[in-house]
Amino acid sequence: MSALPLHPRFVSLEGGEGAGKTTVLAALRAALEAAGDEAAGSEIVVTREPGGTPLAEKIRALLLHPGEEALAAETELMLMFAARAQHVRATILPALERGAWVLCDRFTDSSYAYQGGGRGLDAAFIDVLEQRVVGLRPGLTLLLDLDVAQGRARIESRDPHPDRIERERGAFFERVRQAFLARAAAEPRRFRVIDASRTVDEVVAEAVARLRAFAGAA
Ligand code: T5A
Repeated sequence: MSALPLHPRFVSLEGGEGAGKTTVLAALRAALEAAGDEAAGSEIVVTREPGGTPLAEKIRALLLHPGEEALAAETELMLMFAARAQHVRATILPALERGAWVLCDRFTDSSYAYQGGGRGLDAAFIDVLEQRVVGLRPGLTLLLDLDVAQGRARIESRDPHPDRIERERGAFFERVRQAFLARAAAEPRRFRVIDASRTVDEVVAEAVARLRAFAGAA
């Protein structure tokens, strides 16, 4: 497969459950706003996956709260990519074409980690979907790496009602974590791995510094 283009204004946050992506995203937006027009341009779009458009948010609800029927791994994968196809075309590409920055809470790396690493689906199949359905990668991916038990403890203290994926076993999330780390090792130009076990302030400070360095170099 040919390499996909890395977009210089497209930034994703990745990591396991409770790694702190949502917390960090707010700080990244503030950092870009503070940088002003010179480095940041005038518009910053913050979005998430699965989701990011009204239709893709409906698919997210199906994925996380499908009801009684067990979701096959392949169904899960295709729904993730159905949501992503819509998100890329309706939100991400139009924003990038306007010159906006796009900050995205999870993107295709999550499919490689959760459906590939976690569920054991063939990475080559995910690669075909990425090539055909997505067609681009972020220029910068910040991977918040955290011990699985620590991440789960954070989630449990925040919300006692886990969604369908949060109810998976520890071994599933260990495979997800290793899959993320393997992707980061394979693509050092795009990924920055951040130790997310530290305090919020420390994690945010490193993430903002990584984004500033990337934006400054763009
Ligand atoms: N998925 C997604 C796939 O399987 N395949 C895919 O292709 C895609 C795109 C999405 C689910 O879908 C799966 C992955 C997910 O299971 P989600 O609700 O978006 O569901 O799940 P998460 O992305 O995991 O979001 P969470 O909100 O659960 O985790 P975050 O955003 O990483 O963490 P955050 O910032 O909300 O923080 C969690 C708690 O920890 C605290 C926060 O205050 C909060 O209470 N916290 C810290 N505490 C101490 N120290 C720190 N450094 C802290 N940082 C945050």
